[in-house]
Amino acid sequence: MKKVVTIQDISCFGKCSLTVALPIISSTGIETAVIPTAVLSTHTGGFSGFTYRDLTEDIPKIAQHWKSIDLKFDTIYTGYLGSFEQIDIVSKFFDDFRSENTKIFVDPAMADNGKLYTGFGYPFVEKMRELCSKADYITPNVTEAAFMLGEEYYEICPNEEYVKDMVKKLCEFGCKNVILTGVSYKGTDLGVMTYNSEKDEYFFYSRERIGGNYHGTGDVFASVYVAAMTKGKSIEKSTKIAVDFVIDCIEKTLPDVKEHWYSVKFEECIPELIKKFNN
Ligand code: PXL
Repeated sequence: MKKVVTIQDISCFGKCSLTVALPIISSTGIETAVIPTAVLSTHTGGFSGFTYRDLTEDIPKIAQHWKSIDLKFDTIYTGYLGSFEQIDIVSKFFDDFRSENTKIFVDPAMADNGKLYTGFGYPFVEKMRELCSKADYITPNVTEAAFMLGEEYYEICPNEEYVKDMVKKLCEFGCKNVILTGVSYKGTDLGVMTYNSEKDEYFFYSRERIGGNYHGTGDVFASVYVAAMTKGKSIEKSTKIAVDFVIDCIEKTLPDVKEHWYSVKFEECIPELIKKFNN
């Protein structure tokens, strides 16, 4: 059985980060360990008055205990991190738990739709870029990529050349594979451009865009991707499975989107996901 550890916050209500990663990755038959970095009453994307308990000081203690019992992981997956200090601690966690076959997956969750999430500033972007440099895979959206490259954000990307240049430049910071999400050339399409720096290979997959913004879909995408990649699926296959799953989740949510504005109904799509994994 493959083993993943995912390090990100737990937003008690709102379906993102750990409450998405844990069910999705586990459902594919992968053992999933977690390190919660903070406990929030809800996520920060649209709720007001949420609580936030920082768990930074617990992370090194958990890591130390795990070292003493010699835990090893096939994949280390990090998502939303709340502070500079957490990035440093996670970076050390990579050094301590990385073995020859461990894959490091960093989702630099910090921005969307041209804007940084509540509570983040430019220095955090630079720090996140450093963490990305240690990864085998990163999954920025176009906003996060533009911030990390210090470039202007385009909701509609000027052309393919521009997007290919973006993923290549992100790899130049040191990560091996870039999976860039939220790529649109016409406004009616939405896709993912990937770049494998070792093979100098690009891959693009897109679907018709469904109007609106759906919170938590970045975490849903990254979780499915982590599961697929951990199971040894190719970049092409992992990308297709993850994009198609996000679309399925949005379609399930659409009839009830007013009530269910805070995330997508991924639960009802899991049986289909399991079938795809087994094909
Ligand atoms: O989906 C990313 C995410 C994770 N965790 C928290 C968030 C967000 C996005 O807003 O607020 C707490």
